[in-house]
Amino acid sequence: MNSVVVSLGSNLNDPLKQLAVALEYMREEFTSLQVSSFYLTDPVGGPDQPDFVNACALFETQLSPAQLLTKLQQIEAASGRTRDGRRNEPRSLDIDIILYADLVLDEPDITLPHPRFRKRRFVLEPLAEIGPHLTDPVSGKTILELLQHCPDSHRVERIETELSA
Ligand code: PH2
Ligand code: MG
Ligand code: MG
Repeated sequence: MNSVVVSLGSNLNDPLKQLAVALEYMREEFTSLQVSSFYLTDPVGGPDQPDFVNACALFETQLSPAQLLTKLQQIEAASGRTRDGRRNEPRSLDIDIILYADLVLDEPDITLPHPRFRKRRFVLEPLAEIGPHLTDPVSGKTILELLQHCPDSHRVERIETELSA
């Protein structure tokens, strides 16, 4: 089994519901699923767009990174996500692999760990709730250490909701 961390985000078509539905699928597909609180976050990069709801999940899987990516893209597609090819466009659901065991990989379709997660408070804050002592295999730093040194000052605000499991 491999421990995996993913980041979930949505800023279209009822974001809280999008995350709740995605997590239901994930609970069926993966074992030992742990989920952070949901957070309301300022959009980072891209065009002027609605605020996001973000969360992180930690689970175990036998799938390879490529198989996992396909599975996560199926869940994104089920949310009605369409891609017009622009980077950082608003989306009904985005699920990014942040960490896959202690794998370091740089391939056209998949870079592990996620190349930008160390600079994103909307990933580190939720992840610090469920995996504060996980380590980044590249820098050797823990999630808590990365969060303490994260220069990103965009808003990341915990939401009180019963939808986060
Ligand atoms: N995702 C992006 C770009 N910017 N900003 C926030 N707050 N949350 C996201 O999930 C997000 C983003 C690209 O996937
Ligand atoms: Mg993303
Ligand atoms: Mg993505």
